Amino acid sequence: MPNASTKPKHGRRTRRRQREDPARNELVSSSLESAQQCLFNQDYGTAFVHYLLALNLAPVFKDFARDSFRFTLFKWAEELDSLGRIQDLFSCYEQALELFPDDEVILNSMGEHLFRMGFRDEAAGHFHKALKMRPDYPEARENFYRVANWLVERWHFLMLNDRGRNQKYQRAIERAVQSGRSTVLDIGTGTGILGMCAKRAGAAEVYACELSKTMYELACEVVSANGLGGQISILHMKSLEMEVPRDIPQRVSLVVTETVDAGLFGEGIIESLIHAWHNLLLPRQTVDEENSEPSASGRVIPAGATVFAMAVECPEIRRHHRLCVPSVGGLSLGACGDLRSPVSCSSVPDDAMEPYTTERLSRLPGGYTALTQPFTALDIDFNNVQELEGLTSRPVHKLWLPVTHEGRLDALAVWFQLHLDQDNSLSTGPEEDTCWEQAIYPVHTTKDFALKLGDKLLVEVSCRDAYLRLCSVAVLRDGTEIRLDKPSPDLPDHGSNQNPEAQLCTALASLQTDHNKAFCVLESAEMALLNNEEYHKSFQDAVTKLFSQLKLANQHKRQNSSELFYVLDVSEGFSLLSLIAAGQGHVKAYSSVEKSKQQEVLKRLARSNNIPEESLEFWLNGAEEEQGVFQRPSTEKLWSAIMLDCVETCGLIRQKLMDKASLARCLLEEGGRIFPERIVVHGLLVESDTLLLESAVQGQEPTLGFNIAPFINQFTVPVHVFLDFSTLECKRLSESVELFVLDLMDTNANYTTRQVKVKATSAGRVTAIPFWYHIFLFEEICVSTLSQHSHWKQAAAVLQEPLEVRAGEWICLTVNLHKSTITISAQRDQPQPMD
Ligand code: 44T
Repeated sequence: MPNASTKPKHGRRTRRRQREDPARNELVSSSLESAQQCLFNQDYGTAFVHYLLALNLAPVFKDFARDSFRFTLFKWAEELDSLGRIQDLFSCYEQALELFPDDEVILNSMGEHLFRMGFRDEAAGHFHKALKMRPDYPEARENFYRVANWLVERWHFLMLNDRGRNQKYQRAIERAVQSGRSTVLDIGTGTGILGMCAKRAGAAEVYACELSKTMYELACEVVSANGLGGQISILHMKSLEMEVPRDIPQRVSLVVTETVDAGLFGEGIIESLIHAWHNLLLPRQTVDEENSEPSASGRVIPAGATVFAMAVECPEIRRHHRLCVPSVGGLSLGACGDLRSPVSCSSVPDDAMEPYTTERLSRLPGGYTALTQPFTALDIDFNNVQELEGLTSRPVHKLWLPVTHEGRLDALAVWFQLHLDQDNSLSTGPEEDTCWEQAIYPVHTTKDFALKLGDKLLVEVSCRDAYLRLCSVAVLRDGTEIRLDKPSPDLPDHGSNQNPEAQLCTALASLQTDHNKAFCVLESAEMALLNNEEYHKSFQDAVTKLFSQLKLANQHKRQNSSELFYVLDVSEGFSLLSLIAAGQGHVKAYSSVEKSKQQEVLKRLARSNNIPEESLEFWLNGAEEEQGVFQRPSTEKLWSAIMLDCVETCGLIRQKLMDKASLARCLLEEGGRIFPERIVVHGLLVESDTLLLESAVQGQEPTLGFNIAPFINQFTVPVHVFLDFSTLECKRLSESVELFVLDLMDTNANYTTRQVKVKATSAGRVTAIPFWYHIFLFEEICVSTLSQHSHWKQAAAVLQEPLEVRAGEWICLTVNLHKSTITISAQRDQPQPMD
């Protein structure tokens, strides 16, 4: 947000500085004056143009006019934003940054616009630069911490900390280089580590490419810090854009790469290698040339991969990808129609859907059960370009898999073995002690399907768009084939206890001929929220209680008790809360759900739950203006309840929550409430190596002998997000304690820093403080973000320096809340008097 303290300055000093060319000076001074006049008249667009002109002509005034210029820019940008003139908005920022290239406030503000427009990498780059300009600038720091994960993904730390993986790559590279492959290209170099290995192994020429700007810059820093600056040539480009001799002088004899994701092909390795074989690598050695010089032929590390899969039952995956409950908060969900998470795989590629998601199976709360043995889904040789090219036209591979364990079919889990060379391989399997996640292909059929012993599951493996696609298609049971890929009427349905109207709605929904159009997509966190009975029940209880209090108060005041209650739900994304409120009767509920498909679902649910159509309205479709969000259309009555969405799925408090709460509070009728009224932050001390490994490159020892840690560790953030605390491998060193209380009904009552004393219950090294929230909706009605069915994950403050503690020792935590960002530091407390 524009810094509110940057008020325009009105000054006459401009006149005194006039020098030299009088006409020019006259123009500068009249432009500055016009700018100020326009600013006064709130004509920000014109003021901006005047400032640009004046300051370009007379840079000497830049410092003097900086604050007013920023203010003008931010105001004008707000206006352009609300008009949807995004192109113009960014060109104003670009012009502003030409004038003030190092202005951290402008950089940070441009980052915020970029972020809102979905340009996350670019946004992150701006926050990072702003922070470099002024390391103590809290706005930029807060923004940077929230996006650092996009700039340098956390797995970089894991991979660099994974010694086994590093050494295997190192051995394979050394072997190839020492056997004569001395010109090397590292595709997707990241920090430059594999390229540096090749150079140290004796390669004559090493090239590296990296498409991410931040990683490219990091690689350059790392390589020169290791004294290899002149010896490895690093290119900021995608390998697919590289050409010989423009980018590298000649074809290389070795390509090394680890551009693989949990689903193997998601980083585009197939396309990159086909391109490399055609354009960047020497041709492959043929069998009859086996004895010829290796330097004359090309090769790839890794040499190939084998992909494995198995069917699993997993409640955690299920509740994130399918509707699992018949009703929540007093609403029957039978008429929802077909709801899906955006992760859906069919053999026909659909751009709107991701074929798989990723999870570390071993860390899923509630665990998983394998329903089949692991099976080989695919084998691929990266040194065979024909095979790579043939992959997308390979016929669909059908596999019939015996069911080895009874259970609900929730997903196919996929992992692979990466064959670096004949002797070195890496496995990403769920049982391995690796940092890798597995690819998860959730099963979407809305009805639950239980596999039985003796069944055979038909899985189809294909690779049409260079993504590996796995679909559970059918089950063979007692000689009959049951299809899983089409909704079939003979499977038991959650909706069987629907009222007749709901049944009619369901039937209508499934009558849609174009199946693609019939379903409504919910993000997996939205799906998990929808499945959360406890959360909705708490809201239902809270509104019931509030309404009865308000009714009582109205009776006392002898006011018309049949008057409507106005309720506003400003939850982000899909939410049933407005409908739950409307279900109480005598309510006009406003929902902020924006997507039309999702609005249709809400309308259908209203109808099937006998909620009058006029009780539910949709609020300010597409409105961006924060202020506008809360303003009621009619002014004579205020809101009885406003529902705020306080915590992001990742486990952090939403940005600007307190501003929203203050605003919302002003719009409540007497006795009206904000839900929640209070948030209590809880946390505890733990020793967890896992959290350290995911936060920074650990230890003093150089990585494979290279100095990498200090560079990549600049991207360490003090708070780890998306944590599943229930399955985190850690030792608990204290009971949980209350860290902070946020009072949303009285935002002035909140402290910014608080000291909390915690007693260590066992000895150990405190490395992190996981934290979560108790969200008090109304009086004692509370939902916890740690609860088993929550759609929220947890966050943890990771300490820069672990703290050794003894059992019984007191630790003093300093908990700080700046805007919405919590930071925690820990110190040993002063010695306590004996107690
Ligand atoms: N991580 C898996 C993915 N690139 C591994 O920009 C494993 C995920 C993972 N550069 C938990 C654990 C793990 N040309 O910096 C990236 C990327 C770059 C390219 C130039 C290209 N054609 C490409 C393609 C990608 O390569 C780097 C590595 S890609 C993925 C690595 C520990 N969650």
